[in-house]
Amino acid sequence: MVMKRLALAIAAAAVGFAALWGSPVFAHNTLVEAAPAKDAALTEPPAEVRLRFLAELKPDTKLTVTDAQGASAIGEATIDGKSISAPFTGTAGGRYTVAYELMSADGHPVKSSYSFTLQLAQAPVVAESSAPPPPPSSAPPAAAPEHKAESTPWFPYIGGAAAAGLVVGGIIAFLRRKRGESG
Ligand SMILES: [Cu+2]
Repeated sequence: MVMKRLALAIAAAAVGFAALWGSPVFAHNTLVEAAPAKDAALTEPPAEVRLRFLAELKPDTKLTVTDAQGASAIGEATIDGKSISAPFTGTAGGRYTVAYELMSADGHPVKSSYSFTLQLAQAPVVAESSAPPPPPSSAPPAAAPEHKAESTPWFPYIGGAAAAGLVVGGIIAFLRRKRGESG
């Protein structure tokens, strides 16, 4: 049947196209791995933003990371084979957009973007200096607890002092007696 033969021809062409399309020589480059990942919600700033692609990157590959206000949040990007990375410089919480633009070996431009969010658990360090200073250490100490008369009976101290006096007196008397015996 003609239709069946046509279908086979289309299938063969599709396989051939896929083989050609997938070959390294005519590769259409695409993002393979991204860190931070798409839609990631981070609790602390990443050290860097790193994208890995299917094929080698050309020197004119562009990478931008911008904060919610559109300001750049990365340092200088470095291309290393199939990867491009840049130190992350953002400090504020919020949404960051990672955008890349490159030229595939097959001549097709690749341009895309994704975003991730930074959800800081604590205020950034710069905000801490504006916080009120801690109370000075020279502040008057908390009022000492009141002494309760019934909890400190006077007689043990008097008795102790009297006992100590008797002991001391006894020793002195003993020493005098001994000296008198020897003298
Ligand atoms: Cu392509």
